[in-house]
Parts: sequence; structure tokens; C-alpha cells
Amino acid sequence: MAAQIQAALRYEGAEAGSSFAGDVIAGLTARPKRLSPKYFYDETGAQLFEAITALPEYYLTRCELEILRERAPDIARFFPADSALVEFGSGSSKKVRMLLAAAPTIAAYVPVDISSQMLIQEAEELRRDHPRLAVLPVVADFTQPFSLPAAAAGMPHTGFFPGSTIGNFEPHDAAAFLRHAGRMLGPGATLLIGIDLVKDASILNAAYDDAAGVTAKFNLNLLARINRGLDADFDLDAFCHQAFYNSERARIEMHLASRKRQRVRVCGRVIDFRAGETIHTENSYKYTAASFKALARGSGWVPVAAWPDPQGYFLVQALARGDD
Ligand code: AVJ
Repeated sequence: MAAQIQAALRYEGAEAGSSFAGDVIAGLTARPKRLSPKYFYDETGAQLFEAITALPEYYLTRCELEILRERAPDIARFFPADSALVEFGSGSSKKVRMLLAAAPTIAAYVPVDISSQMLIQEAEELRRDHPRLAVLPVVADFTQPFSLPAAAAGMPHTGFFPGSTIGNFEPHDAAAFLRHAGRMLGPGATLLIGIDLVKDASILNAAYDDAAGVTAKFNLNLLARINRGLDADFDLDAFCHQAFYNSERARIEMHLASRKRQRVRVCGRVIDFRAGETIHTENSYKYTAASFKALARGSGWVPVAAWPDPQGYFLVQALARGDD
């Protein structure tokens, strides 16, 4: 791996991630018990998520890719010439590649992610395929303030937040994130964001409880990760995956339910479970086109264009910073 690329990476919030043990103990001693979905993504978890995106029931990634592929020329009109495209939580570069192909005047691409490994690899490949594009990765927790690379400072900024990742935030935190993104991107900025839409509960439930059991594995891997990293003794066969659409709150909830009364040791602590007691591991909020626009308007943005897929399952929404 090219050492100069590693050296060129910007490190922000270096302490991020060190609170795993503290977060896990706090969550497992809370009532009801909970764990943050951000801990799903160790190496195994990231691979399992990739497998989820290929499941027949998990329409989100396919729909968003279809929108980006079909509507890229339309979307590209919102990227000013010689602008910097800032991706919040980049992971694989498959989606941004569709935008770059349609908008050759983008001068810089700034992927922001907590995991440096993926960033370095994708940056190398993008530089190879787009020799005139400045690829400026930033290692940071994108929910926290971070500084943009100096090389992109004079350029107008466009944010890209695909994947319905915003669905993991509580609505109040989603609003705070949108405000934060506006401050980070600056005056005149545009934000392109992927939103999973409210739809029939049977479709939503299937997407998060697939027949092949990949999402169950993904959920249970959180316990395996705690066993590996925090000297715990969760018996994975003694917990089961639960996922259901909570229509009152417009969110999918994922839980891990204890199949029996049991005692687990984590980090030298004893955690007791009642039979049927759950650990709440994820919320994935769904929006209507109208409810998301209202959220954006209340967070300093003006909706300027939106592209749904033909089935109306998913929405790519363009926002302009409102106070400029
Ligand atoms: C990565 C947060 C968009 O909420 O659909 C997939 C994660 N969880 N299956 C989602 C996830 C279970 C996913 N996001």
C-alpha cells in the first residue's frame, strides 16, 4: 500500500472508537438494554452488510444505485464547476463513481470515514481511474466537526450522504446532523442525500428479516464482536434476531432477544437477561418525501430537487443551504 497516501490522510478525532467498552457496558446495564448500530461494522460486520446489499429483499442499495445511474446527468447539474464533493461515511466508492462519471468538472473528492483501510484502498483506485481528480480522504467521525483539506478550501462544496444512513439517527439527531453538514460545507453548498421511504410494512419487514438469515447473522455478529473484543461469553445460539416495522414511529427496530433466562459476563461484569428480554440494536427511520422535506427545512436547508426510483421505494433528495 502506498505509504505516501497513508501519510497524506488527515486524522481527526483520533480518540474515536476507544469508547467501545464504555458504550457496551452502559448499554447493557441500561433498561431497556441497547447497543449502538455503529458497532455493527467490524470487518465481519462490513462484509455481512455488503452481503445484505445483494439480498433480494434488501431493495435500498439497488434502488439508490438505479436512481444514481438513471438520473446522474440531472443530478450533475447541481454540482458547480471546479467544486469539491464531500462524502459523509464513504465506504465503497460505487455510488460516487456514478456521479463522477456524469460530472467531469468536479475538481476534488473528499471521502470522510472512520475506517482508514477502506479509504486508502478506494482512494488509490479512484486516483487511477480519474487522474485529474484530487482525491483527498479524511479519517474522521463525520458526525463530529472536522476540518476539510486545505486543497479544497477555495472550492464550492457539495455534500453526499447516500445509503439512508441518516435513518440511523433519531429525528432530532438527524436535524442536528443536517445543521452540522451545512456548517461544514459552507455558504452556497448543496447536499445530496439518500432517503428510504415509508412503504408497506411487509416490504420493510422482509428487507430487515431476510429468508437467507444474513441480517440475523449481521445482528448477532455484534455479540460475537463483544465476545472477541471485550472478553465476553455471549452464547450466540441463546439469542435470536428480531426486526419489525414500528409504524407509529416510522422506523424499523432491530433487537436481539434472549431465548431464555441467562447470565452473561462482559468485561468482568455480570449481565442478567430475562427470557424474552431484548437488546435494542438499531433503529432505521423511514421518511415520506414530505416529512423529509420538513425536517430539512427545519435544519437550514431548502429542498431543490428529488428523484425517486420508479417504484417509489427510495428517494435521492438535493438540498441547498438556506441562509445564503
Ligand atoms: C446502513 C443504516 C442504511 O438501516 O438499512 C441493514 C443498516 N441494518 N440491515 C439500514 C442495516 C440492517 C442500514 N443502513
